[in-house]
Amino acid sequence: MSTPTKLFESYKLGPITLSNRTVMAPLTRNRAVAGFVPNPLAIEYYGQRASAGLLITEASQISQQGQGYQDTPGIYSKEQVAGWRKVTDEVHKKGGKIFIQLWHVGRISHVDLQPNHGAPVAPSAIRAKTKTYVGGQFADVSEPRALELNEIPGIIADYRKAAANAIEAGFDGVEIHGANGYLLDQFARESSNKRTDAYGGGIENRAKLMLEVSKAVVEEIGAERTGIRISPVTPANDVSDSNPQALFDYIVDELNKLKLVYIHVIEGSTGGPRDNLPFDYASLRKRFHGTYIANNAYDLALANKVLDADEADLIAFGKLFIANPDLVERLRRGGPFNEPDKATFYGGGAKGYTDYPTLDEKLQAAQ
Ligand code: 8OZ
Repeated sequence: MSTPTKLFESYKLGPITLSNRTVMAPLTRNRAVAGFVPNPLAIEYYGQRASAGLLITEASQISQQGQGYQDTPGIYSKEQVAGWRKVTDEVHKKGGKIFIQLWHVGRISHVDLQPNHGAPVAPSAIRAKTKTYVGGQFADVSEPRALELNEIPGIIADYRKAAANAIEAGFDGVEIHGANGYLLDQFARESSNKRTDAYGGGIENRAKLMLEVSKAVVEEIGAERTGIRISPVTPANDVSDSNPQALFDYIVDELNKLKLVYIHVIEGSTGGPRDNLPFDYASLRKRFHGTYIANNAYDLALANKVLDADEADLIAFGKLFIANPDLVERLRRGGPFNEPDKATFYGGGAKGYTDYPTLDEKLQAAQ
């Protein structure tokens, strides 16, 4: 008999109760259909994974301007809301809970995805040294233009509307994507923000957009339904900062004042090493009085260790959830786990999306 672990205990997240402490991390899958509506297969994909304590959807753009990759879903049109409604209904029918991740990519985009083939927008006109996927191939991201001060309220309004749409679509809440070198992270970090107005310069100015967006979303749908994802030391999408500790200590203090329901912290380099740069995550844990979701390269042993030490409340798993729809059951049984197939992560159909077997299905097939 396996020893009971905290990971499988229920957990109260604001007004909702999660059946366990596992979280399916947001995972970009590039399978949206015409109009950037979620693929009908997404109903089955998320439904298959509803035994997670909390599902967080793939990053979903809040506007056309906020899109940076081919075939990612949006949450700004009526058709997109209707598509997501079918997903949330299925997850709820299966007893799951689901948040949607609200996304604006900023400079990580390509003119072919932008309204009128315009330049992607950014805090400053500095091109990231990275690629995106568009028109069926990898391409350098386009040269961005710096946002005018008078455009910023419109972007905040887009987040607000997307949050309202999320509730209309039946989501239990939203996660603001403040991580991985996208718009809000671009404003926060020194390497991508050289502005000289109220949104550039010191830490308070660089953090301003992330915090104003958080405040607007909280006003729209309530703090108890609003979480945020941050990645203090990730080098993803060519961002860096000389003092991430001071920056994110400040950000988390302010998020705490706004009473967000959770912070979701990518510890280390996104999808890579956990110790790429020194960072004191316990400092964030201490400052934030809501829920702390820990992410990056967790396995059962590390999850148990961190939960037992009260260093986190919930643990997010990414690639393991792609390959194992019944991940919670497999963790309970101590494995084994299906191997994720990288070739089908981004784009395509059912293969590598809805066709990973559960452990029971696999054992039956082997008989
Ligand atoms: C992988 C491919 C494209 C986008 C992130 C939304 O890193 C993403 C993403 C991941 O947060």
